[in-house]
Amino acid sequence: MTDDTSAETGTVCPLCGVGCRLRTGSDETRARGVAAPANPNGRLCESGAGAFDVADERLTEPIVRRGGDRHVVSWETAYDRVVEQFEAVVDAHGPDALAFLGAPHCTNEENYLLQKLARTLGTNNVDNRARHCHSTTARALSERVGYPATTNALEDLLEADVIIAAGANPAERQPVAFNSFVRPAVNDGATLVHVDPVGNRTTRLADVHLAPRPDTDAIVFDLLSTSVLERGGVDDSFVSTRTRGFEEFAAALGEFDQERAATVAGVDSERVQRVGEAVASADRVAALVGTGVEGTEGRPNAPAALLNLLLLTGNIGRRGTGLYVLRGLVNEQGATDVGCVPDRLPGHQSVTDDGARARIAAEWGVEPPSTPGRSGSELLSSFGDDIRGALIVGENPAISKRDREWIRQRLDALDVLVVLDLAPSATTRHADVVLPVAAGVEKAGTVTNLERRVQRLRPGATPPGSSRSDAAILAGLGQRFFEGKGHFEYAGIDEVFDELTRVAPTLEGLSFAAVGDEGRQWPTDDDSVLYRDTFATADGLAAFGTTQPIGESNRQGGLELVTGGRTSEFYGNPRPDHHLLRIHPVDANERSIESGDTVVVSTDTAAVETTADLDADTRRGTVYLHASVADPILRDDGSSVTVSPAASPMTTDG
Ligand SMILES: Nc1nc2c(c(=O)[nH]1)N[C@H]1C(S)=C(S)[C@@H](COP(=O)(O)OP(=O)(O)OC[C@H]3O[C@@H](n4cnc5c(=O)[nH]c(N)nc54)[C@H](O)[C@@H]3O)O[C@H]1N2
Ligand SMILES: Nc1nc2c(c(=O)[nH]1)N[C@H]1C(S)=C(S)[C@@H](COP(=O)(O)OP(=O)(O)OC[C@H]3O[C@@H](n4cnc5c(=O)[nH]c(N)nc54)[C@H](O)[C@@H]3O)O[C@H]1N2
Ligand code: SF4
Ligand SMILES: [Mo]
Repeated sequence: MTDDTSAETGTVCPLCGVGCRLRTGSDETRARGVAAPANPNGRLCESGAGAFDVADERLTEPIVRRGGDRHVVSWETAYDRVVEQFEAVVDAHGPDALAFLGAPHCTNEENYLLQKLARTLGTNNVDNRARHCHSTTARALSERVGYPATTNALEDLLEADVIIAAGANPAERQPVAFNSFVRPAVNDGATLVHVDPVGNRTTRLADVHLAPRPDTDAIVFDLLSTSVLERGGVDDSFVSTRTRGFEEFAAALGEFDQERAATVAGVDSERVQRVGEAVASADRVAALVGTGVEGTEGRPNAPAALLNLLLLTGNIGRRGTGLYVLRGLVNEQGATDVGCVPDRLPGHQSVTDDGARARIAAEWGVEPPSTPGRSGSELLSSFGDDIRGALIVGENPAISKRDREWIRQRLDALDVLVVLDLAPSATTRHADVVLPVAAGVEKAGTVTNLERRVQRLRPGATPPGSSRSDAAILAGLGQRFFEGKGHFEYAGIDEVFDELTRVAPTLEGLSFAAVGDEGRQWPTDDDSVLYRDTFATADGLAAFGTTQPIGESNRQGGLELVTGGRTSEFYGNPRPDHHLLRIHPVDANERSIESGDTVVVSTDTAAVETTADLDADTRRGTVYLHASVADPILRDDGSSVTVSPAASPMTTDG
């Protein structure tokens, strides 16, 4: 496929969902920022500046395993092997014995081609890793307002009067967006509320830090809704014309046991009231959510409760308001938008929608199957059982999910595993076919940032050896699977994107050429605000949910472990100070721990050693560890742990 290059307009930083624009600097490995909507000052963060420094070790040639040995082969041989083995799986077990896992690191076109390949082969077993990080928030948004996407443009934050950041650390994790939009808004008088059991760099700019017990954010947001209701802060006209379910919600709030809620969440009532007052009296309130408020199924749902608060106060559908999903990886939004999802076709259309399938069939020449496929985690669990073959593009389940040994066994239980990656990883080691790909800075296409902005990638470096873009590989495989049928014949990446815009209603009217240098937000009506007049629901109204169960204050004695800093391997290693155990001075004192002491953090079954950092912004009863340190001992977020000085054989709590 042809690529376009442009040294002037540059490409998009492939490292995070902010989507800063950058180009090669004078020194080949250092990137220089180019002013664009997400980085209006043309600045980059530290990671972005190193974007051209891709990986120490790269895959350069296709590799195929025969018996126990691995051989470098030609692309033709590698493709033939994939087609042969996948066809054998389909012949023996049917297409639903295949799994396709994409690709928040990959472009819209690549994810589109991946799901097209799955669906033309006859299965909806296609998912993308990006859906895990923010799944609770995405679900609340799709079910209640329409799309699993940020509602507004980043720039709109400049107009907000109150910004609530929950379970997130944008000052460090989306630094350019934070410094370009949140910081100036706060300097201009906006109130920043940080909701997090642990203080972090974002807290430093905050006017109010609410530090609830882990997993109790939903109760805190319900408390805020109650406070707003009591203060007469409900936006009656918005509620009556734009929403449904208010009466039930208000009735539930009336019965909400505020005192018990405050006790269980362990929040300072005075601070909650202060925030309630700010939200009730503000004209514009925006909320930013990160991975910290993502719950487990069956637990209180924080994003759902936050959405109630925004609806109650009419804070959706205008500039300066809305809910921002602080997506992590470069194309988390896009991978889902283009249909790398087991129950959604491109453009968030249901696979059960006959009309949508027919429109796609008209374009593809093949109708997608109508039965929803299985989610990524369900697919992984079925590897070696009824899932016999898998194509994994740009994710690394072997390292980045818990219980590594279990995952290794699953990967090895497959009849055939094909992995597309740019570097050797714990997953490529288990593959029958490894296909080497071009990195983000080496390829063309489009990616969609966390504010729904579709932007162009332009290659700023050459991929090593014979590696090629994921798009070229997926199209190449498609051509072989459907020889002579034309389903995967494209002259260039622009043709893939243009086809996508014809099948995805959210991208209707856009074209590769029209994306231009500034990028374009979807939908393409030139309004950066979603739901200004109507919600993308069946009746056009937004739905209130109910209050969340308060639950019990679930522990006595032990310390609750909170983690953060989850990362893609791709980012490089966290700074050493991130490995410290953050603990409140009083909790530390009770255990005779001083700052800098070596401590042991243990659960019933495992323990790690680390260094204590006394920190008054960490709530009492909670300790914080970077995920890379905590993961080996962590069973569940909010796990109860014991902390003791390393020298001491005795534990003091738990
Ligand atoms: N235990 C544990 N689990 C975690 C996390 C954690 O820290 N600890 N973090 C969580 C989070 S927030 C996330 S986002 C996920 C990340 O999980 P993954 O997305 O699975 O992991 P990554 O390391 O980001 O990237 C996977 C692979 O993509 C490759 N890659 C990069 N660019 C491209 C490309 O253009 N094409 C292709 N084909 N491959 C490419 C990289 O080389 C890497 O091997 O894991 C989640 N799970
Ligand atoms: N520099 C850099 N930037 C990155 C990445 C990177 O690797 N490096 N990775 C990117 C990726 S893949 C992602 S997903 C994003 C993640 O971005 P964030 O979600 O902002 O990442 P964290 O720093 O882990 O912040 C999570 C916060 O949630 C808090 N938390 C934990 N439990 C709870 C709880 O029950 N309630 C509340 N309210 N808070 C809780 C933790 O204390 C922590 O402060 O960052 C992206 N940005
Ligand atoms: S904020 Fe994100 S997109 Fe911007 S330069 Fe940093 S890593 Fe890249
Ligand atoms: Mo992530």
